[in-house]
Amino acid sequence: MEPGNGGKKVTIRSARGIVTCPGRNFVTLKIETDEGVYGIGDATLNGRELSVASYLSDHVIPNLIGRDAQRIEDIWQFLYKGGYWSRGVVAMTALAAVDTALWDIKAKLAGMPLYQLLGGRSRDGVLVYGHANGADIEQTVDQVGAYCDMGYRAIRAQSGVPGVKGAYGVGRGDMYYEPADAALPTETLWDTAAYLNHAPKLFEKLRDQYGPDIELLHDVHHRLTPMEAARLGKSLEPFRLFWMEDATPADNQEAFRLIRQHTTTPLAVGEIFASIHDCRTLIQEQLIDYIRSTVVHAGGITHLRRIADLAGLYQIRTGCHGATDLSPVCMGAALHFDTWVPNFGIQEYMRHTPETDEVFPHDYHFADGYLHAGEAPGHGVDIDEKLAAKYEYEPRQLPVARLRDGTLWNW
Ligand code: CS2
Ligand code: MG
Repeated sequence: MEPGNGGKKVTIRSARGIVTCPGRNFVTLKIETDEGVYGIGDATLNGRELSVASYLSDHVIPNLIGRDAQRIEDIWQFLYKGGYWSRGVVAMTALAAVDTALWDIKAKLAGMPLYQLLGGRSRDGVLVYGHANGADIEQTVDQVGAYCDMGYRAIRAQSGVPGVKGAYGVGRGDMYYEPADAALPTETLWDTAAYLNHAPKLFEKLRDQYGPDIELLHDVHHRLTPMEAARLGKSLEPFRLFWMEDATPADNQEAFRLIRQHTTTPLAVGEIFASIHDCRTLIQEQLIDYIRSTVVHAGGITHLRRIADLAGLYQIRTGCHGATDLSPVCMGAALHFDTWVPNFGIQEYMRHTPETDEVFPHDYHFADGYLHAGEAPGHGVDIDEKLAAKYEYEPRQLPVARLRDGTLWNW
């Protein structure tokens, strides 16, 4: 078909969710049109994969058939406003998958890589950060060195805390850290005092060893109270972090006022947000520096663009979530978004396993600390359905955390 079709209707003929587990579970929505052009979108929600797959097949897909695939905005509004019960993360993940697949189709119809359709290139490459972790400071310091050797310019560092079994972010000794490790949640321990004592030592060591130039990031993973977060931010100031992530749960956005008053360490929040309303106060009061929401959990390209535009008014930059539980389809779409978005900050990049990369052929690539979106029409990621069918769904949940006295805490 010739690029562009003069606005002629492109009818959605069929759509289906594809569940596969090449090392971890992924849900992918494939939308096919009567023009023979198809698009795919990531619909993966860690530990809730089948809930999204079911929501897609029960509610979303029957509502797509026969609609014009070109009307991305109208379909988005139909599923969001028209869905009525539509604001939860399961529904928003499903909506994101539809939106991503439709942008993929539109870009293929236009014969353009997606970033061109969004407004064109704003940068040459997408700065990414990798994940270094270890059971103790020494191992993490070595891992940071390994990431420097691979060409990374920005590295997230996490380390085990003495006496705390299963501290957040400590992998199983390879590059493919995956916390969803069992059919029922693994119970881990959390000890705030031990952590607050330990974390600054890690970054002191890292700056001693690697100097001032490498960008260092850290994820607190919702474990602290606002005042504890303020204290940590302050104690990390001498080590100039790129950001301190999810220092306290953001259910109460106003809590960040207190952290902000006490520290100049930049703050990042938002990987679990599903909507612009989850971060409105954080953005409008300039309580954060980076917004972490990404394509798959925040309503697709259409909605993420609105969040980024609002953030841009307040000099807040993007830092899209990019853990391994987001499929290469999300990564591909996010890279096109990152290539365009004017207020880009950084993109998280946890490498997928070779099995996952094989199921999802893609044209993005890593070089010198940057990821580069490909130039193929669409978002550049496909799914090998035959291969996908070989990997059956495996139930997996994320861990939970408890304090020493048994109190359930934020994981
Ligand atoms: C983490 C995630 O990458 C991050 O910043 O917070 O790995 C998170 O733990 C997972 O996405 C949970 O599904
Ligand atoms: Mg995080």
